[in-house]
Amino acid sequence: MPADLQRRIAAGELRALARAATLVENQTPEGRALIAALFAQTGRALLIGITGPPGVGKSTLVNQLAAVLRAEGKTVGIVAVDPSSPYSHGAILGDRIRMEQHHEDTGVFIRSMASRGKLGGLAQTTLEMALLLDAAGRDVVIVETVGVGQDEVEIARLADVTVLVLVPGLGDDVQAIKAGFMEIADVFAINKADLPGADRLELEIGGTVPIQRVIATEGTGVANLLATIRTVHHQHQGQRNRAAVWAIRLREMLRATLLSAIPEAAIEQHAARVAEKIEDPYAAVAALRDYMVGASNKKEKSKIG
Ligand SMILES: Nc1nc2c(ncn2[C@@H]2O[C@H](COP(=O)(O)OP(=O)(O)O)[C@@H](O)[C@H]2O)c(=O)[nH]1
Ligand SMILES: [Mg+2]
Repeated sequence: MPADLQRRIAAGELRALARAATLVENQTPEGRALIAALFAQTGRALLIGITGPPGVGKSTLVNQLAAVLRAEGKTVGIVAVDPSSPYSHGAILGDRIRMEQHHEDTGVFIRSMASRGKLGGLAQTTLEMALLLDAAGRDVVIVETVGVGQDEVEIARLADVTVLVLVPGLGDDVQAIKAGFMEIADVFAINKADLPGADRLELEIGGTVPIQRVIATEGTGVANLLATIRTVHHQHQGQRNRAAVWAIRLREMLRATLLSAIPEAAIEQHAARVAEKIEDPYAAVAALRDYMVGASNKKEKSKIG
């Protein structure tokens, strides 16, 4: 069955891709086996990260980028990561409805993922989803994330090119957002350039990375933004080596794998003991580390047996 699924994904079958995406999103062993089997086919897609605070127009922009890419005849995969807030259901639905423009177009495959509480797990799952879409032959994979927490910063780090979306009127927040993303933002998009304050925002951002003004609702500047993304990507390819990128990704996967071996309840129990000063934090970490050892022993045994 997985071999059959693998073949159908490689052939670009959308139903197979949708099934595989569910296996990956649910963090199943089958999903991981599939990624491993398809891994040789990855590395061809351009992976674009679109990040920024809620409401700046990321989804609208992703939608427009997809439209420009479709007009070029390129196939697109979109991974939308939403925060795990209980209020986010509307947002997910909103994304789905807004992106419905491409709903009947098999050249655009969209996956909305609910973010998980697990530390680091979301970044890994997002990378796996992007690899899946890459292996399925999507020319461009766009990952939309809300740039609020460490998880999101890690996700942005996984992309070939990361676009930080800002809008006029953010006030003092601009500096804080800039500080959080300085390391990973390759391009700044000033969206809602139809509103007053775009000049001022451009001054506040400064001239460290390319800045492109867009009006996502109208599609204005979106083709130029895509051209800038491609230019940056070409520049990167000369500088960044793939092993360095994989070192970042492997650390991320390692973190997620090790943490996933430890039951959340055990972490909470030890946290309570540390808080009560029954146990010191080093002893707690040592005790929790035993879960990881236990998990890898079990795997070794099953491999032998
Ligand atoms: N005035 C204006 N509004 C925009 C523009 N782009 C997006 N919006 C609006 O901003 C709101 C949030 O957009 P959305 O794409 O959901 O933002 P996200 O939360 O960053 O994904 C929506 O009401 C959009 O219609 C723009 O260029 N100009
Ligand atoms: Mg959105």
